[in-house]
Formats: sequence, C-alpha cells, structure tokens
Amino acid sequence: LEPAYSFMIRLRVAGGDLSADQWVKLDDISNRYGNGTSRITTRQALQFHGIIKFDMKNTIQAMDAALLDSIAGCGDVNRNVMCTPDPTLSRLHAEVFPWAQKISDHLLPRSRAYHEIWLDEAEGKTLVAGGEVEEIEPLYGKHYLPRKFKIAIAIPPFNDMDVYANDIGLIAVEESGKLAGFNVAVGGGLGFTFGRDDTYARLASVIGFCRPEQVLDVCFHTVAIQRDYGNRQDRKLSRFKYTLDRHGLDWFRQELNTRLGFALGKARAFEFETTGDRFGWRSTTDDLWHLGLRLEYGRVLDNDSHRLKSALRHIAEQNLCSFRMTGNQNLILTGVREDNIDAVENILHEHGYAADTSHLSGLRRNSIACVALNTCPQAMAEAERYLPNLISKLEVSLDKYGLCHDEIKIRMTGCPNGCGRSVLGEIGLIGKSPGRYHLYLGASFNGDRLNTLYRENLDETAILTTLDALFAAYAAQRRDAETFGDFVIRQGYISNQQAR
Ligand code: SRM
Ligand code: SF4
Repeated sequence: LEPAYSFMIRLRVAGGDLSADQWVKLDDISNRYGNGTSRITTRQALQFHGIIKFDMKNTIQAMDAALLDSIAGCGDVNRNVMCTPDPTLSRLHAEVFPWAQKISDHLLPRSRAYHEIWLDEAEGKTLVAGGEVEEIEPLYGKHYLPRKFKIAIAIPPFNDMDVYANDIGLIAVEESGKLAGFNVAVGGGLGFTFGRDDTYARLASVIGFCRPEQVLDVCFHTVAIQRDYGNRQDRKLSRFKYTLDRHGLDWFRQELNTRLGFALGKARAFEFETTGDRFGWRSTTDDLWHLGLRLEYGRVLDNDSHRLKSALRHIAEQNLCSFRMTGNQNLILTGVREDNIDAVENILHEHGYAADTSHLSGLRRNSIACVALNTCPQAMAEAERYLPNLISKLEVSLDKYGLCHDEIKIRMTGCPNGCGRSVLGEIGLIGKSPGRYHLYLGASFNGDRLNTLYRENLDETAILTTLDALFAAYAAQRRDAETFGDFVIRQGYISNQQAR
C-alpha cells in the first residue's frame, strides 16, 4: 500500500498577474485537489498545499489548462521574476511591468521533461531522453545552477519587491517620462543557518546601470557566472552572495563586462521610500480602477469572519477585473471599469470582507509572515497562524502609546531561511523552537538596511514586555517622522548595521 504523501505545488507567475479566467480555474484546483485554500507568496506566486501524490498529475494538468505551470517555481534555476505590481504607482509602470515576463521567459529551462512527465507530451529530445544537453539547456547545461536564483524589478520610490533581497535587483530609472533603463544590484539573499557563522543575510550591491535592451543579457550572464563559479560542495554556501563575496565585486564586474562585451554604465540616482503596499481604490489615466486588498499573509480562504475566497471567485466569474499578487502577500484587483466598482464592493461586503484597511493598525498593515507550521518542513515555530494573534496583543501597547496608526514593519518567520524576509523587518521575529523567537530590530522602512539581533529565545510574554518598553520609548522620544527602525539605532538599542 503506498502512503498518500501530500505536496505543495507552487506556480510561476511573473509579476504576479492572473486573468479572471485563470483565477477561477486556480480556485477550482484548490477546491478539488488541495486543502481548500490557496496562498499568495512573498514572490507574487501562488501555492497549493495538501496535494495528494495521486492527484499531482491531475493538478498539474489543470494548471496547464489555465495556461500556467510550476516550471522554475522551485529548484536550482531562476525563480519567479517579481515586479512592482500596482499600475497606479508610477507612470512608468506599463513600460516596466512586461520586463518581468521577458526576463522570466529568457531564463526558463528549455527541457520538455516537465511536459513529458506531467502533460503526456510525446517523448522527444529532452534531458530525460538523453539529448545533447548544451543544445537543450544553453544556460543551465547538465548540472543546472548550484542553488536557487532570484530576480526582482522595483520602480522607485516603491521598494515593495524588497529588491535588495534578490540575487539580481533591477531598479527602474525614468528619464524624460520614459524608461531609461535599470540600475543593477547583485548579490542579495536573506537565508542563514543558526550555529553557522559562515552563513549570513546580505543585501544586493548596486554595481551599475543598463539600458532596457541590455537587461536580458545582463541577467543571463550574471546567472551564467554563478553557474560557473558558484560553490557546488556546500549548499549552505552556494548562493550567489557567497560567490560574490569570495571573488569580490570588482572581479564580478570585470567578468560580467567581458562576457557582455560592453561595460555597465554608472548607476543613476534613485530613492526608495517604502517596502509596503498601498490599499484601497486608485485609478490610472485610462480611467480604469484598481483595488489594493490586504490579505492575511496571502491565504485565500473562507473562515468564520469572512468568505474572501468565495468573494474573489464571484468577482472573477463576473469578469470584473484581473488579479495581481503583490510581494507582500496581498492582492490588487486591477482594471475595474468605473461602472463596476459598486459590484466589486458589494460582493466583498456580502462576503464579510472589509476592503477598507483604515481600521487596522499600521503594524498589521505592514506585517508579513511566512507559511511555517504546519506545512513547512523547515519550520521551528509558528508564523502565519500565530502572527495575527501576537499583533492583536501588541496593539494593546500601540494603543496605550498612541501608535496605532504609525507605520511599523513587523515580519515573522518560522526559521532563519527568511521566506517572510524577517531580517528586513524593523521588528523581525525568527523562530527558534515552538513558542520561542529571536527578536531582531532596526531594519530600515525602505528596505535598504538589515536588522540586528536584539534578544534571544523570547517566549510570548517576553516579546510583549520587550516591545511594550520599546514602543513606550519610541512614542516619548522619537524625532519628527523618525521611523521605528531608525529610532532603535539612534537610541543605541542595537548597533547600526551597515546600510546597503
Ligand atoms: Fe522560501 C525554502 C516558502 C520566499 C528563502 N521556502 C522554502 C520551503 C520550500 C521549505 C523547504 O525547503 O521545503 C518553504 C515552503 C513552505 C510551505 O509549506 O509552503 C518556503 N519561501 C516560501 C514562501 C511560500 C513563503 C511565503 O510565506 O510566502 C515564499 C515563496 C516564494 C515564491 O513564490 O517563490 C518564499 N524563501 C522566500 C524568500 C523571500 C524572497 O525570495 O523574497 C526567501 C529569502 C530570500 C532568499 O532567497 O535569500 C526564501 N526558502 C528560503 C530558503 C533559504 C535559502 C538560502 O539561501 O539559504 C529556503 C531553504 C533552502 O532553499 O534550502 C526556503
Ligand atoms: Fe519554512 Fe523557514 Fe521559509 Fe518559514 S522561513 S516558510 S519556516 S523555510
């Protein structure tokens, strides 16, 4: 008798963009094969949990029918390419957004093995069939990459992609109202391992500028350099950040320029303000409206307090909008015609979902939690299932000190892999064991500075007491517009981490 193993399947959705029809089909999958929920990830993708082994093929075929796949959703390849999703944030957006798809396509594995195994495509010249590997996989070759690889595009002043957390971070540059190109940052990566001091989180370093027509080559050759020089002995030290630190940024720049046949330009000036999402209705110049919805850590489900999953399905069935997943695990309903606004609002209202976030604390609006228990095999503590309750308790302190509406960024992960980018939280909680967390403080609000360990192994009471004291001090002693992350550094609670 074969055990009914259950799996998580992660889609690849460059830029997080889904049509209404795709949303309906994905909703069907979560109902038919998964655990009845789907989950928006911190990289703008969608996951299904609880897919039983015997349903894997049906699930993947149903994804294919929605014109979606999980190729490069996981594995030692370039992962889901992210891009600032909100069309209302910048007039540059329409020009920049398609680059996420183009980069994703350019770096996708070419093997047809996935199609042969899961979609019953006739066996051809694939890696499985033993074809000429370099012909089939010009980038990944026989051995693929030493480790996963990540790329994100951000459009300043919004760093909602946490662009410095990526192996390649592309920062869009506007000149005369048009996309002039991208500043290129390399070597970001957040995971580390407790007890291994040779592992660390690193923010990407800006090394230059490229024009739009150069960006595919820049990405391709950067990935190829990691393929050729990355550590294949120790997976803990195999991310691109370690390759860069081993060889040095100057070496990398030289190697990249040689492979490209041209030199990157000098990085252009830019400024980031926030890593957060914006909620509520906004319009674009084409008279379409876009609604930023806050989801609790990306989970799309019906529960006792609301029926968000059913509401989104109704909205999709009536083709009222498209769906854009954000890198903060939220959702934007895009392209709503003005005469459909009421219909969208009514459906959400009828299903008990409050689109308005003004009643939520700034801490809750700026929170991220990774999946953690009970599906993640690496989790040492809760995150998604616990952070909402912890925030409710912290809100008692915020209320006491008049800080409920202040934007303070809190992030929790069940382990130091950093899937919820906890090392970039002004308050970062990283699980150590069930019910216990290390507390990190002092990341910047705009994502250009990591946080630093402040207290170890705290249980809930200790977390609440410690943060209560810090909130009291912040309310009393902060300077005008000083963020919580900056405050704890200025006051010496932790030493200043080197900003990027
Ligand atoms: Fe992650 C592994 C979930 C974003 C760093 N991540 C995992 C696994 C697959 C656990 C495992 O190894 O079996 C988790 C599945 C849990 C589950 O039950 O679903 C998992 N990671 C996630 C997601 C779903 C978290 C979320 O709450 O949204 C995110 C999916 C993104 C996507 O759509 O592709 C997710 N993971 C991240 C990020 C954030 C980012 O990319 O912006 C990071 C930190 C950035 C980075 O890569 O450095 C991240 N995940 C890791 C690592 C540590 C990598 C490292 O360099 O050390 C692992 C473990 C590994 O790779 O060995 C990991
Ligand atoms: Fe799992 Fe750790 Fe990633 Fe959380 S941070 S999803 S616990 S691997």
